[in-house]
Amino acid sequence: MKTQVGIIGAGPAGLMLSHLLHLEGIESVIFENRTREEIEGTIRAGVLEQGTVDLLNVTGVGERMMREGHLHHGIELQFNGIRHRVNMHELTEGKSIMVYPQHEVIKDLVAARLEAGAEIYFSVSDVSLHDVDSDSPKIRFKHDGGEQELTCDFIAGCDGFHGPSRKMIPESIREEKQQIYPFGWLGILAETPIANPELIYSNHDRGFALISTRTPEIQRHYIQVDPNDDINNWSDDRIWTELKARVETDGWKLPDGPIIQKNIVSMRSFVCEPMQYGRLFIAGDAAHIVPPTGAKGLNLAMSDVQVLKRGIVTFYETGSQDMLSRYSEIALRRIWKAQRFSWWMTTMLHRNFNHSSFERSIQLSELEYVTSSRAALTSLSENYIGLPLEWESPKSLLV
Ligand code: RFL
Ligand code: PHB
Repeated sequence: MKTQVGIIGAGPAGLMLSHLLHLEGIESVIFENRTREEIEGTIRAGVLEQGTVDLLNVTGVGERMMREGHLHHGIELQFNGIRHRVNMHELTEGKSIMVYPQHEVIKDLVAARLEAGAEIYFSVSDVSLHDVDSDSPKIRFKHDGGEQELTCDFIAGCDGFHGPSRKMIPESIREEKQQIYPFGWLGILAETPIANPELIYSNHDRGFALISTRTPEIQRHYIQVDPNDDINNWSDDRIWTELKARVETDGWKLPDGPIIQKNIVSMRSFVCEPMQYGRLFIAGDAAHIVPPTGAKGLNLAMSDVQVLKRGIVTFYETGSQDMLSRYSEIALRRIWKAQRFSWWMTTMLHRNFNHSSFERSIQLSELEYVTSSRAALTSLSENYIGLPLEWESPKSLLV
């Protein structure tokens, strides 16, 4: 088997890369170890930056998102029992975010890829990478019982945090930088009406809480818990009591209802440098993880693959690998800014029970400052809505 680009992983990064390459007339094959039903049913991210919304629209896969997604012009920050609206639309000169679930983006991309005749191998196993430092790297995999091999010009490792690609970058050149937080998020999907027109991020003495949405009938909320806690300790009643204690105000009550899904995830910040070795390029969660407080993970996956696509297109148009050899450098500039923002939001909004009373007062004072300074609100908004891509940036490396 042969193709131009072999892609491991059918998450947002792998599917969007394949879609972008197809629009440039470049062939790819995707290998995914889960079934189509599993990838289309996994509940993860909810918030799309303005740039991600634009990307889905200009590449022809945004139609359902525009119909079914919820456009939000701002968020609300709550602390000391008081809500503060952040009018991001105004502070960023007309930009907004879209609340549209990641698994719906996945459905739209899979449908578009299959309709265009793409080869996506679902339920593969034993995926391994070979000769990545040669001109013809190979991917071996098992499918329907038999072992097969694909030879390609480039491999894109879009296989998430636990996939095999990152480990192919030799340890002697791979540096992994990370921070683990003493926080976990207990996330629920619940059958209730929409609680609030915009997301609420609440810093409460009992811990952080986030009110989000999915559809008019199903809502997504989170509470900060111990990352080692067991979901079986959390009855539906206990979850609602805790959520209400952390977000309700005198005039605002949280509607409750049946909880149809619940789980606990731990939180980390992680970056692998470089994101390239030979003809292997890693993108999305394979290369970096952000804590979900800034809503950046899926959006970063989308910006990585736009940088990678540029390098691959330049190679096929000119034969030059110059752009490709700068993939890491260019992608990491935006990644580190998103890392900083995600770390800052996480630190500012979670209750750190190891903090002294001095540190707690400093944290509340930071929230007080952020919500009262137009400069600070503008900075928060431009980061949340999404920073420009490298070639849109006033201080671009690509001049
Ligand atoms: P994915 O989505 O993990 O996809 C990787 C794919 O690779 C497959 N795979 C393999 N395939 C073949 N062989 C192997 N050996 C393989 N190993 C793995 C996997 O099955 C999978 O299909 O990575 P990608 O594409 O880089 O996308 C990253 C995003 O999924 C992730 O960053 C976001 O979900 C993070 N995130 C959020 N991001 C946002 O932008 N906005 C949000 O609001 C947001 N909220 C969240 C989040 C993540 C969360 N969790 C569960 C960690 C909220 C939560 C709770
Ligand atoms: C979500 O709706 O799942 C969501 C929203 C905002 C975040 C993280 C997750 O910061």
